[in-house]
Amino acid sequence: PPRPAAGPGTNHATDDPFTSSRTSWWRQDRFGMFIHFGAYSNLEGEYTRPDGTVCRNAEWIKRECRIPDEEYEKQAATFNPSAFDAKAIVRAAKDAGQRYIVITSKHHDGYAMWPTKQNTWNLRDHSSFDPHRDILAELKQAADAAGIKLGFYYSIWDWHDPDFAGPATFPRYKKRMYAQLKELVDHYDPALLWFDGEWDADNPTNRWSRQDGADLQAYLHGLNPGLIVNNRVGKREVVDGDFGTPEQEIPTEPVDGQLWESCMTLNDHWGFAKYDTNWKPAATVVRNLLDVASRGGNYLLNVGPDKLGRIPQPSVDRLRETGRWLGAHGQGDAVHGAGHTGLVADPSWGAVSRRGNELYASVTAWPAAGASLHLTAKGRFEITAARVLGSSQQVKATPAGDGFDLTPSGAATSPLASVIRLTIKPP
Ligand code: FHN
Repeated sequence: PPRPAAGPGTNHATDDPFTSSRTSWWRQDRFGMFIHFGAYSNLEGEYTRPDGTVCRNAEWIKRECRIPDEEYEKQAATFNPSAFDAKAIVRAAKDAGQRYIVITSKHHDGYAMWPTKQNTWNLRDHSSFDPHRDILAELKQAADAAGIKLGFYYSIWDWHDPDFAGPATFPRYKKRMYAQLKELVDHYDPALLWFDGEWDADNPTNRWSRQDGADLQAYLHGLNPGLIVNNRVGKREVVDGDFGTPEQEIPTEPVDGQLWESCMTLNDHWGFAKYDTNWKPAATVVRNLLDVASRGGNYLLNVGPDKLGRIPQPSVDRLRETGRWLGAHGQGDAVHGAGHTGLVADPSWGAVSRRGNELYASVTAWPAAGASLHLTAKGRFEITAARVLGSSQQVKATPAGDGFDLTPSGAATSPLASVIRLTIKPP
């Protein structure tokens, strides 16, 4: 289905997300882990049709490979993520510098990853998984113990529920959806709900409206006034929730009028695909993270666990390398709690973010010996100190033309990005 682009912010929340205490942790954390895990994971991105042809897709495999309902239900009955290790997943997120996790509780195929009472199309009632386990409860316990916030992705669009498609039965689907969301809020106390599948789609036709979104947001805030909700609760072209959700892209400018979070995959798929080889290097992850933070956004980076519930090793490796960079020399201060400076233009050599009276010039293209980096100022300020994190080298900051020239005295400190911290005196 066509994905509408993010548009001007229209927020139906009862408060201003930019200043609300409800969103303050989210605005500080900057970096989260997305987890796409569901019955589709059991197929690991590939389906061999009865005629022997092989069809490949990840979380859309049921629809894109035209798997008949009974065939899809039969494979889901063998789903057994016995190796799902919530503590290991939370540790991977924490070690990466990701401070919140959003896991798919129900994707478009309608399969619920918790023991919902609204149907039997779920991990408890329709799988080979241990019926005494509850992976969302395990993840919530591990996240709480590690100080990581937990959110749930929930797809409005539902390919499985028979009531979704009919105009006369859609209200019955909505009632079931409200009941499922109440189960999630009551049983797992999520900090955030990440809706999806709100767009106008066919097969099945999606009758969800912006008013439905506004009504649902009010209902959810009635259940928990502290809940954060994304813009896909209503319609993606406006922000009906607390933040916009550009996908696989980073807005080129700070987006006025709305908070936003860029969500991205680490490879070519959201759900697990055993043939994925196109992995983003850690340098790209760090560069994206710095760009997003410098523009006042959040970065939700995805992992797709395999059919046993394990995060692929290439994902673990990249997350670990990203976390090592953030944890070294206080470089994480360029991201966590940092944001748009409002004082400088986006430089070609990296990204500049701000925390209070410190600017973090994160350099991905270090100048040759003796050369300078130019920082174009858009606002008036003085630079009172400049040093490279993790190094004793000083950086000369000289007023020059429409800004400053920054001249380091030594080499870069990291192949990923080197950070120059500028202490400033704003007007
Ligand atoms: O259709 C989904 C897709 O499978 C995936 O979940 C992404 C993640 O943001 N959202 C939808 C496409 O926009």
